[in-house]
Amino acid sequence: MQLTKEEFKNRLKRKLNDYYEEDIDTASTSELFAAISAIVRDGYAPQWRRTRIAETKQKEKQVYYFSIEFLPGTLLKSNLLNLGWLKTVREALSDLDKIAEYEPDMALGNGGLGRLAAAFMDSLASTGYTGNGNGIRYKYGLFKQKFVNGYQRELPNDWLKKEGHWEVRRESKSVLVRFGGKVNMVEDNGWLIPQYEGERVVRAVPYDVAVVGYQDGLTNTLRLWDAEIPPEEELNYPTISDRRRVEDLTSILYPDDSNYEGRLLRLKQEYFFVSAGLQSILDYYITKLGNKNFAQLPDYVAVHINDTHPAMAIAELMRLLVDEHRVDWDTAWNITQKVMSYTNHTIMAEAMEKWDVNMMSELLPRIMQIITEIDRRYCEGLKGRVSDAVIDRTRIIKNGQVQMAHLAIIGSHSVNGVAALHTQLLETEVLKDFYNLYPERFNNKTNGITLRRWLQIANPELSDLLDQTIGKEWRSDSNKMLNFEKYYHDTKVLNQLHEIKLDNKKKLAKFMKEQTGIEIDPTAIFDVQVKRMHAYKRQTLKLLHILKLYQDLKAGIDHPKRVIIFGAKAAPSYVFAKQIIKVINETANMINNDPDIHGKLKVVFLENYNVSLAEKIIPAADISEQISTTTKEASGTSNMKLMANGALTVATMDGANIEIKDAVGEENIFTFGLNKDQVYKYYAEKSYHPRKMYEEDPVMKKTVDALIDGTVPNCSSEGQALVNNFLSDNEQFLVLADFEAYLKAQEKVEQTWAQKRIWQQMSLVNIAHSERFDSDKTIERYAQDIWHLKKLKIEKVDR
Ligand code: 26W
Repeated sequence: MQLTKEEFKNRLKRKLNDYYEEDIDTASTSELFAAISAIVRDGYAPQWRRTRIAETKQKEKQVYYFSIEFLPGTLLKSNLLNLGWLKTVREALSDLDKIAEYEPDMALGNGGLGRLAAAFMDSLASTGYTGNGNGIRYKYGLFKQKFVNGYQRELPNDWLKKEGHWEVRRESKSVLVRFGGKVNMVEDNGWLIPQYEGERVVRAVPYDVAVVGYQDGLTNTLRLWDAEIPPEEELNYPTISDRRRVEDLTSILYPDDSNYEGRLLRLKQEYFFVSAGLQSILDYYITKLGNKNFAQLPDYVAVHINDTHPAMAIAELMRLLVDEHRVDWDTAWNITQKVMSYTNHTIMAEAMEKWDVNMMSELLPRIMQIITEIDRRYCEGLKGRVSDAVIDRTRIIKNGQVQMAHLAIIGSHSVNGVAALHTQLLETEVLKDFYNLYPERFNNKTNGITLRRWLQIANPELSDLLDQTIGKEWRSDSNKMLNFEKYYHDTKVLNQLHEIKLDNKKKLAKFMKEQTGIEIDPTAIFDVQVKRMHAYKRQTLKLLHILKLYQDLKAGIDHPKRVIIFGAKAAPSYVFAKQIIKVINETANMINNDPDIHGKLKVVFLENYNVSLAEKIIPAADISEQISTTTKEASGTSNMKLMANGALTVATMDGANIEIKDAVGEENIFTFGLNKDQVYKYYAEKSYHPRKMYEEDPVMKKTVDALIDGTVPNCSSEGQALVNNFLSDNEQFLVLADFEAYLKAQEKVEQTWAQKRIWQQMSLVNIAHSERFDSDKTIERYAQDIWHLKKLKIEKVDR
C-alpha cells in the first residue's frame, strides 16, 4: 500500500499535535520540518532494520567506504524521493520546497571527492549492495562563505543546531582510540605485545545516518564518529582546555593546514576515524558474524580508502590483527592487502599527503613502528629484483616523511583513478614505477553522479518531460534515457525543452535578484562555472573572457546577452584563490553597474556555493565551463551534472570531459585548448614563455592589462598578483597559452546560440547521454571489479 495524501496529512497532524500542539496551518517552518522528518524516519526505520537483519543472516560481503569527506547536502527531499513519497507529499503540501529550505546542508566536505562519497552511498543502497560509510561527524561543516567588499570571509557553519536530525547516536557502539605516549614491546608467550605508557585515550561515539535506497533498495548506514572524553578517564582531563582539545578533534573539517598545529589536528582526525571504523568492523565480524578466523576477513569485508586521508587504515588493521588478535605478520599482511583498495583523486603534487615522521612518531608511536616495518619489508622484498632507484622512489618513508599514497598502493589490491585520462596518467606518469611493479592492481573507474538528485529533485520539469516522452522507466534504469535521442527532430519536444530551461532560468534570476540585487534577463545565455576555486580550474581564464567581452561591448562590438555565474569557495589558507575571488567580484561590480553595457553582460558570483545552491544553478545553465588545464582535473563531476540538465559544455580535453565528448560526439560539445602532449612538452622543455605571447598578441595584452591599468577598480594588488602569475614562466596552468583558443570556442558558442533549434538539439543529446555517468553504474563496477560484492536479497515493504 502506497502512502496517500490523506494518510500523510493525518500523520503530519498527529506529529504536530503531539510535539507542539499545533496544526498544519499554525505550525512554524521548523516545526513542520521536524514533524515531516520524523514521519520520514518512521518510514525508513523498518527497512533499516530489515537491512541489518539481512546482513547478519545472509552474511554477504560488505564494503566500508572510508572517507574524510561526505557531502550529502540536504536529505529531506532525497529521502522522500527514495521512499517513493515525494510526489504525494508535494501534492499534500504546496510549500514543501519552502519547508525543505529549512534544512541545513550536511556539508561535511569541500568538493567533488566528498560529493562522490555521498553519491556512492546513495547508489550502493539503491542498487542493493550493503555498503557503509565511515567518516567524521564534524561539528562545523565546511565554512559559510560571505563576501565583504569583494573578499571571501569564512563563518562557522553550525549545522547541528537545527531541528530534525537524521542521525542516531549509538553510544553502545563506542570504541576507544589512543594517542601519544610511549610504547614498549614486551614478550608474552613468544609474542611481542605493545605496552602503552602515558597515552591519551579518547572515546569515539558513532552517529548513524540512514542511507535510504531508491524505491525498493536497501537502507544502509553512514557512520560518523564524534570524539568525547571516556567517562572512566574524566580525571585525566581536568581543565577546560584539556576538554576542548578533545572537542576540537571533530570540530572542523580540514582545519587550516598552513601551520604545524593545523596539520597535527588533521593527522589526529585521520587516525581517529580510521581506528574507530576498523575497530567497529572487527567487533561486528567477531560478535555478529561469530567469526574469529581472520583469514576469512576478506570474504566478508572490503575497506575502501577514498584518497590518501584514510590510508592509515592499512597500518591500523595490521595493528589490530597483530597486536590485539595475535595474527602473525605475514598472514595479517595478506589479509590487509586483500581487504584494502584505494582511489586516487588527484595528480596535483601538493595534494599527495606526506606526514612528518617525527610528528607521526609522537602522535601515533605504534602506528609509526608498523609503517616502518611495512616499509622495511617492502624494500627488502624488492632488493635485487628491481633497481635501488625504483625502491628509493617508491618506498613509504623517505626524507623523514611518510608518503601516504605509497602506503595506500603498497597495502591495497586495487588502485583506481577516476576518469580514463586520469588513470592513464597515473599509470604512465605519476605512479609509473608502481604501475610497472603491480600492473594488475591498476584500474579505471570513471566517476558518476546521482541522476536522482540532479534530475528528479533539482529539475522536476525536465523529469516530467522525460516521463511524457520516453516513459518513466528511466527513473530506475538510466539506460532508457538514450531513447530521448529519438526526439532529435521533434519540434514540440525541442520547444518544451526550451520552455523548461527558460522557466528554470527565471527562477534562478529571481533568486539571484534576491541575493545580490542584480537584475537578470532570463533570455540571456546563462554561462556557469561552479567548482572549488583553484588555479588549475582556471576561473581566471573565464575572467579574461569576461574582460574581453566587456572591452568589445565598450568598443561597440556586439555579442549576445550573457550572464556569467560563478559559485566557488577558496580554501581558507589559499591566498591566490582568494585573490581571484576579489578580482572577479570587483570586475562583476564594475560591469554590472556600467550603463554603457546596457545589461548585455552581467557577472554574478553567488555566495556560499554548496549542494543546495548547485540544485538551483545547474538546472538553469546553458553553458558548462570545464576549462581546467589538460591533465590537471582528475575527473570533474559538475561537468556531468550540468550535462544531464541540458547545458552545453565548453571543455578542455581533460578528465571526464573526454568521456563526455565520446558520449555526445564532437559536434555536441565545444572543445578547445592544449592537449596532454602539448602540456607535458611545455613542462619537459621548460618552453612556456607567456610574456612573449602577451607582448605579441595585442588582444591578449589589452585584456590582461585591464587588471592593472585601472580598468578594474579597487583591486590593484590582487590584479597585479594575477598578472604576475599569468606572465611568469613558472605558471604551470598555462592560462595564456589557451586564451586564444578559448575565445574561439566562445565565438562558436555565440554562433550556435543564434541557431536556437540546433542548440536545443545539442542540449537534448547531452541529456540523453548523461546516463553514462549514472553513479549506479559506477558503483556496479566497483562492486564487481574491486570489492566483489553480491546483492542482498530483501523483501518489498509497505510504507
Ligand atoms: C590534501 C589536501 C586536499 C584534500 C582534498 C586537497 C584537495 C582536496 C580535494 C577536496 C579533493 C577533491 O575533491 N578532488 C576531486 O575529486 C573529484 C572526485 O573524484 C574529481 O572529480 C575532481 O577532479 C577532483 O579534483
